[in-house]
Amino acid sequence: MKILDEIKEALMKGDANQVREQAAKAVAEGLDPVTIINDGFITAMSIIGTKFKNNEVYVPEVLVAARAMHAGMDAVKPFLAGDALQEKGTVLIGTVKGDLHDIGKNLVIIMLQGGGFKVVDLGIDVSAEKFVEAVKENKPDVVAISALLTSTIINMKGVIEGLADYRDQVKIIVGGAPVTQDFADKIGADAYAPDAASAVEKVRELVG
Ligand code: B1M
Repeated sequence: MKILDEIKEALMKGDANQVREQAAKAVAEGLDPVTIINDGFITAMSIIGTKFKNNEVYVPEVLVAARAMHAGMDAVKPFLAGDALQEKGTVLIGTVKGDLHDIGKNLVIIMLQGGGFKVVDLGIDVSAEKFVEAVKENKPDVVAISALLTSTIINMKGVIEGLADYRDQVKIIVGGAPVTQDFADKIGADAYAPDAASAVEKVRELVG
């Protein structure tokens, strides 16, 4: 679809205004916001990711692409949240200690909000202690933990151990590029999702 190609192209160039405008236009033309996210933003961002890996683009290009994606998200987010008149539960989410990656986490948030969940975002570099404190304060149905580095995924285990006394009240889902179902099982998570869309499905199952 032409408009999705234009969104992807603008995002990869890091043209935030163009991404915002094109995304708004796509929504106005009746394109499903989830399609814009999955086939526009996520596809373009994964191309940027591959180019970054292959040293075809460098950190500044990645950062401007991420900023453009956030601009596009701002344009489509109200239309996702529009479905969410009744909250289906509360999800507490954060990126683990030592990890500053938040693009994937933010996509998960947007998709969860679109799916009708209230989301409490703890941000990045979140310690196990902070997760536990936030569980006490917010009483979520689900804790969602994101990590993008092979060196930080082990910190998910610390969060899960810290929440030992709350496991009858809260379910735990983990995800992020280096996380696998096998790893999730080993650290005792209740669920694993490979992407933002399946995270919403899994959270729905968890809140039952
Ligand atoms: Co970083 N980085 N980075 N980086 N970065 C990766 C992850 C890397 C794979 C790049 C590479 O070398 N090929 C590599 C990790 C290698 C490894 O550990 N195996 C890496 C590295 C090494 C680093 C630094 C160490 C680089 C350095 O400084 N030498 C450094 C670490 C900083 C730190 O965290 N302490 C670093 C820094 C950065 C930037 C700041 C420049 C920037 C982050 C900006 C930001 O997030 N605000 C950045 C970026 C953008 C990337 C890449 C290019 C893209 C990540 C991304 O946003 N992808 C990435 C390379 C790549 O992915 N190919 C890379 C798009 C996003 C939509 O996908 O986050 O996977 P993703 O999220 C998906 C799923 O994973 C899933 O859903 C999302 C959408 O479908 N998901 C969940 C995510 N969380 C979930 C939670 C769930 C469920 C699903 O439930 C709870």
